[in-house]
Amino acid sequence: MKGIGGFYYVKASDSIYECKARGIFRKEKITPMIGDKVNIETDGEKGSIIEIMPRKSSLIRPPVANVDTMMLVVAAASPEPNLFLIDKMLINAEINNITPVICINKTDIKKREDIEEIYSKAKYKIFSVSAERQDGTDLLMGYLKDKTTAFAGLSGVGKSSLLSIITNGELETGSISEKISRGKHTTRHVELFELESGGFVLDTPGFSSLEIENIKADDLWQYFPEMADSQNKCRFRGCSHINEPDCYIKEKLENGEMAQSRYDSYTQIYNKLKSVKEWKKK
Ligand SMILES: Nc1nc2c(ncn2[C@@H]2O[C@H](COP(=O)(O)OP(=O)(O)O)[C@@H](O)[C@H]2O)c(=O)[nH]1
Ligand SMILES: [Mg+2]
Ligand SMILES: [Zn+2]
Repeated sequence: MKGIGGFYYVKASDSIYECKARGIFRKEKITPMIGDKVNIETDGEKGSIIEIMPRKSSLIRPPVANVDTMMLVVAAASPEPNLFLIDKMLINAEINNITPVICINKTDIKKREDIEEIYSKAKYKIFSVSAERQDGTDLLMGYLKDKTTAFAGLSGVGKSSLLSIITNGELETGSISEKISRGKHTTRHVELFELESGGFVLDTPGFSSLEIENIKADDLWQYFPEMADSQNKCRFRGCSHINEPDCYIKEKLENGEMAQSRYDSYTQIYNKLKSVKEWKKK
């Protein structure tokens, strides 16, 4: 559930145990992560982690394992959504085997049918909510049931506000002490919060830049759900969907089935991945 100063707090069916990790993990250079499913040995309140189960997913920022869903929170306004960053975060989640979902918050200020349209064409699940008015938050909470969901997004989009509603104010206490101790809205340590309805949520620190790496440029299309049906539909095999004629994706773009902003993100990341590869070869 959380780790503080070399102790790991492990939730079992009956209680939470304060555990140390077995020495063997250090030798093998494995560190238990928040979200890990583990076996422990205990003779009371304390225990030790003796086994870490294989991870379904693992994030680096913040370090957390077995997240099912990334709830990418976007503000309808202030801060203004950055479509390129949204696209990179969606791809990054998919690369990490995490299902991304979009949550447009602050819809009390502004409606964002434009963003809804872009991402519904891309086949993402979208929630439009207002934490301020508690609008749409019930639907959002229903979706979180029995999943482990990381709330991500730029600082100021309303992650903490939403989590406070979702957890009945129990996460709010944490964010107030954060503000006092650090003087800003950053999240101090990673901790899973168990929902009454089942499932876990966690807040993640907002960050404003992200690079897509460790995938091949030619595999990038696989991380764009609206491009996933393109295989063997272009004139050329291995079509990059950029300059080739008779390209199925270019057709989709022309008849409005793929948003221009999504295509622009694709070409920008594609070119970047290609250039990094070329540079590494030298
Ligand atoms: N108008 C409006 N403001 C909101 C909404 N949700 C959050 N805010 C405000 O946006 C600011 C940042 O919210 P916070 O939850 O701290 O964002 P975080 O940095 O993503 O955790 C705060 O001043 C909130 O009161 C909303 O739905 N509507
Ligand atoms: Mg916050
Ligand atoms: Zn093509």
